[in-house]
This record gives sequence, structure tokens and C-alpha cells, in this order.
Amino acid sequence: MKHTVVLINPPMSLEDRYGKDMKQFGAVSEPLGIAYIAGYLESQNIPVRIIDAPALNLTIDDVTKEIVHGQYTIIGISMLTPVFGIVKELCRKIKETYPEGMIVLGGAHCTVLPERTLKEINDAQIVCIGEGELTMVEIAKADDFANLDQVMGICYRSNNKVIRTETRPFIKNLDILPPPARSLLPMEKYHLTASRVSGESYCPTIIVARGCPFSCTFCSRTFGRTFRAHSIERIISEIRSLINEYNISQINIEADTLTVKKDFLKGMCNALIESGINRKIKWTCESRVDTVDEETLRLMRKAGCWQISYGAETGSQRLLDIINKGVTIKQIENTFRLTKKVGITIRGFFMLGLPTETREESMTTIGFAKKLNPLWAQFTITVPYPGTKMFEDLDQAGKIRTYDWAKYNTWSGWKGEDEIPFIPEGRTIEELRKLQKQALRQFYIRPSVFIRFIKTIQSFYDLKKFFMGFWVLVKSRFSR
Ligand code: B12
Ligand code: SF4
Repeated sequence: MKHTVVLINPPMSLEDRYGKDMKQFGAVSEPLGIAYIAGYLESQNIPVRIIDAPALNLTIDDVTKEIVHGQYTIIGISMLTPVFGIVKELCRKIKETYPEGMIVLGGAHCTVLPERTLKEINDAQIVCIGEGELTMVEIAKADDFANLDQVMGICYRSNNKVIRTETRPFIKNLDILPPPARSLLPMEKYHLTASRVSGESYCPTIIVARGCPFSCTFCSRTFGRTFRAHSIERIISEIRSLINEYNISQINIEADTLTVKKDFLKGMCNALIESGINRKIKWTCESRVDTVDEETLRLMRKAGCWQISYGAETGSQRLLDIINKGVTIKQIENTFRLTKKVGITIRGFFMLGLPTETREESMTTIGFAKKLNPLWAQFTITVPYPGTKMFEDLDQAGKIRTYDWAKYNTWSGWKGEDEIPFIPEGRTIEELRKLQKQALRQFYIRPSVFIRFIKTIQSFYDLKKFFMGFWVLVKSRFSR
């Protein structure tokens, strides 16, 4: 039987993620995981389509109609933890109207809880654990799905039993994968958060590596501990085609920890300089404060890097140690200073409500953010995601408050959630909710920040964003 595959990014809107007030600042990102899978399926001549529901503003019913009319034999759905409930309902609707379809689930949530996901979502038949490219092709080649036991890295349902197959090793050479099938995505619909782009122009994302050797307790690290990168030639060629096809002037370079291998980073930066790409585009990335030094930062700057996002997480050394971040307050301060010195702007990520955190320590974190003074700061409420060390420890201690995965959202302060998965002892939801808003107000509503932003305004778009942001912050003082 010849299979036709449809891959779905499920309908979770910006409002679902960020709440009413913050939705206008959220990103609509390319679902590159399923685009990678689609690229590999295409290379094996297996027909595939992508439905990116958030980008196209589709509801569960809209997606179901698309699938029924398309008559696909394999329906793949990507799932992160907070979208669980939406995916469950989508699977129910699809099965109700189109029982012949084989539903395959994949993504971070499935990778960490494969058996449980299959037990909780009755209408799905297969759950993919880890990287999906090779797995999906093998599923599509498994005639009538008779040989699923031969497909590594899945859990599947057979005679009311859930069977787990042999573990699939991570892909060693990422270059065996063609570039993500961006031609199947509505590329004109994507935009990063305002803090990540320079001006109004379009900024696509490219993934250059997978895997991270560090062990932060809050991170899912679903691509394993070994850093695996695309070759420099492949990266340059993918960037070149993005420049040619989409006429871009900026790009977001994604990797679990881009700067962890100095040789790779230097090679990539030198190639960007030698090819002259650094004169055509500028780029942004994420990094760790202990993996860069002044020399590296200067090279990155020369290669076109204009912004780095660092997870500073907290202003308390005690908490940095508890979350196993492996860095010191001094290192954070030093790297922020050096990054600014070489002329790269910074987005700082900070976590509130970490295990055992006191209110005083939250205030220290907000103060630390102000002292570090990155261009942008993001404060999220700690969510122990399943599959992380933090979740394991809190679960064992009986401190997880809800297993309703819809509540696993780091923006619960702005969403006004009535329940969140974890609250440090002696503290309350109301306090944390208010704290998340207060943190942003205290960081952004300062004369120096106001002047800094006024100076960066280059267009009506910038001006509008600036005033909308200011208004949302002022208004948040009076909301729940
Ligand atoms: C970019 C990014 C985003 C982007 C885009 C997300 C997207 N849809 O791709 C944005 C900003 C939207 C985002 C949002 C959120 N994110 Co995010 N994000 C990432 C990040 C940094 C990279 C994702 C990526 O592109 N990976 C590269 C591609 C190749 O991998 P992939 O998408 O996982 O896909 C592979 C496999 O998972 C699998 N697969 C995926 N889908 C499917 C489907 C099928 C059918 C199959 C067979 C296989 C399969 O095959 C793919 C190819 O190998 C990851 C960290 C990471 N390293 O993964 C966090 C990460 C995925 N995010 C995470 C979280 C928590 C969130 C938020 C919940 C945060 C929040 N606001 O509260 C939201 C949820 C949004 C949502 N719709 O559910 C967690 C997920 C944890 C979890 N248990 O779900 C991660 C792992 C980071 C972490 N903290 O550990 N995120
Ligand atoms: S948070 Fe970043 S540095 Fe820490 S384990 Fe995850 S990917 Fe690695």
C-alpha cells in the first residue's frame, strides 16, 4: 500500500500560549521538527503535506475537515506538553470522522512520556520517541503497518497492549537529512517575537546542531547529551538558499547550545565571513554564559551576530546550584559585560518560582536582571516539564499540583491561570501571577530603558510596538 502523510502542528493560538494581553508579542515560528520529517519523506518519494494550524489560524474542526478531504493514510501530529488536551481532542475528531487514518504522535512530550501518552490518547496508534525523520519513513514503508515491531523508537498499540520497540540511536550525521521542507510551510505567516528581530523584516530560523552536554534540571534535552552539528558547507548552503528564496536580511540560528564546541563555532563564523554572508545578513542565537569568551564574541560579532539570548535564570547562587546550571553569578555578570562590550545586544531569560525559592530571592532575581541590564528581559514562571530532573524530584516529593498538561505554560501569570504545576512552599498562585507582571514592569518601566527604546525607534512599526508594550505593562498593574 502506498501511503500519503500529513503532518500537523496542532492549533494552539498565541492567546492560548501567552494570554490576551501578551499574545501580540508572541512568536509564530516555523515548526521545523515536522518540516525536517517532511523533507526526509519527500527525499524518499513519500507524498507529504504540512498543516500548520497556528500559522493559518485553523481550529480543531478546520484541521479535521482538511484531513478528511485529503484522505491521508498517516496523520502525524507534533506535541509539546501544554498542547496535550488540544491534540487529544483533535485525535478524537479525526478518528470520529475518518476511522481509517493511522495517527502517529511525536515531539518532546511524546519522547518523555511515550507509553503514558498512548494510554491517555486512545485514538492514536503510534507514538514516536526522539527524532522522527527515519522513524516516520520506516512507518510509511511498513506495508499495512504489519511490521511495526521492526521500527525502532516507537510505542504502538497492538491487541489492546502498548508495545515499545528498540531504542533508536540519535542520527550521527545530520547531513543525511535534507533541509526542512520550507516549501510546504506558509513562510509568509511566520514572525519571531519583537525582541528577536531587528526592525520589521522577516527572520527565518535555521537549526545547525542538536544535543547538549549540560544538565540543567528544568530542561528536557530531548536530543541527548552529544552535540551533533550539520557540516559547515551544509549550513552555508542552507543560509544561501534562504537568502535567495526569501530575500532575507536576518536569520535566527538555533541549536541546543550553539557555542559549546569552539571549533565548530569558529568554523561557522569564519565561513560566514569568508563567504561574505556576514555582509548580507545579521543573525541572533542562544548561548550559555560559560561557553563564550571575548575572542569568541568578537568573532561572532564580525560574522554578523547582533544579539545573543542567555539563560541567566536567577540572581541567587543557591538556586543556580539547585537547578544545576553550572555557572556562577560572577560568570553571568562577566559574560553580559563582555557581550555588550563587543557590541552584541542581549536577551536575558529569568525564572521565577524555582523550587525552594523565597519571595526575597524572586526580588533578588528581578534586581539582578535590572543590574545586568540586557536590552530585553523575559521572566517566566517555573514549570517542571515531565522528563526533566526537576519534575522527577518534585513528583517523588508529592509536590506536583496538577497533571492537567494544559496548565504547563510558563506564561501563567499573564494568562491568569487558577492552577499551576508547582508553587514553592509558603507561596501562592496569586503572588507568583502578580510577580511575573511586576517583574516586567520593574524591568521595563525605568527612565533609562524608556530612553534606550526611544533611541532604537526607526519606523512606525517600532513606535507602535513600543507604545503597545508600555500600555500592556501599565494596564497589568490593575489586572488579576
Ligand atoms: C524553537 C522552540 C520553540 C518555538 C517553536 C516550537 C515548535 N513548534 O517547533 C516556540 C517559541 C513556538 C516554542 C514554544 C514553546 N516551547 Co519550545 N522549544 C523550542 C526549541 C528551542 C527548539 C525546537 C526545535 O525546533 N527543535 C528542532 C526540531 C528538529 O526538533 P523537534 O521540533 O523536537 O522535532 C523532532 C522530534 O521531536 C520529532 N517530532 C516532532 N514532532 C513530531 C511529529 C511526529 C508525527 C513525529 C513522528 C515526530 C515528531 O521529530 C522531529 C525531527 O527529529 C526546543 C528545545 C529543543 N531542543 O527541542 C524548545 C522546547 C521544545 N520547548 C519547550 C516548551 C516548554 C515550550 C512552551 C510550552 C513554552 C511556554 N510558552 O510555556 C511553548 C509551547 C508551544 C506549543 N505550541 O506547544 C520544551 C518542551 C518540553 C515539553 N515537555 O513539551 C522544549 C523541549 C525546551 C525545554 N524547556 O526543554 N518553542
Ligand atoms: S537549558 Fe540549555 S544548557 Fe541547560 S541542558 Fe538545556 S539546552 Fe543544555
